[in-house]
Amino acid sequence: MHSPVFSSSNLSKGRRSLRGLVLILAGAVGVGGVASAGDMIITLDSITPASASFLGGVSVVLRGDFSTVFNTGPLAVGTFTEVYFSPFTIPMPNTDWEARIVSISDTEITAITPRVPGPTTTNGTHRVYVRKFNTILPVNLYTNQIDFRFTDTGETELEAAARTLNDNFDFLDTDNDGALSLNEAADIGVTPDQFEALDDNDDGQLTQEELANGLPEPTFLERLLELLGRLTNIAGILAFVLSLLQKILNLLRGPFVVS
Ligand SMILES: [Ca+2]
Ligand SMILES: [Ca+2]
Repeated sequence: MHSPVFSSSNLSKGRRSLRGLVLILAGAVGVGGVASAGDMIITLDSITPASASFLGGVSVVLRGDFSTVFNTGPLAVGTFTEVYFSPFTIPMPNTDWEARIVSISDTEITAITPRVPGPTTTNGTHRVYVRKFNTILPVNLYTNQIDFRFTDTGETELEAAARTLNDNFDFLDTDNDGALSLNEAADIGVTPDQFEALDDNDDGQLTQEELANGLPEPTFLERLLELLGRLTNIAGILAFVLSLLQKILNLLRGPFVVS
């Protein structure tokens, strides 16, 4: 099993369109580095978790002060905030994997990790960064970059697709109709072939039942843990009922006030 990987980084330059933008990277998690572009500053304090499956779909929270750059001056017009993963120190066009942003505020960006190519091309660490893209002024800004590792879950592609869709069902069901269309599923990189394979009744919609059918069979250990969980629940309910009975008995036994 891969362990979360964070490592300190050194000085790194942006790409061609970022002439003059130098990223000064923090040496430790939680310290938060500073990237400066002229008088603008982006900070990125933390990212959790540090790993995700190859198929993506893991929720990642970026914390920092994003307000300074993201809501100030002419850049506020016609701009888009994007979260990318990259296998390269210097992000390059067409090799980055865009994550889906779920929510965004001045201090927090939540994004779902994107689908990335298979293990042979994704071993090792990758960088996550935020890009402020502007349609009027062609300016891209990056946060300081922190290492991020994709992990092999050992599932088949189809099982991983079902799990990822299932885990993010509410996020992905953007029209809230209780099913996922191909467009909604494609948001995290599920292919039309995979969609079709999961769509048992061929109606072009994936329900949670259909996704459950596509999930991998639970292992013996998982079954055991689930059983233990249920037993714990039963024990908890029994304890609650007993405590309730005790309270009722106490009430019955309690002092009666006679006026
Ligand atoms: Ca839907
Ligand atoms: Ca269906």
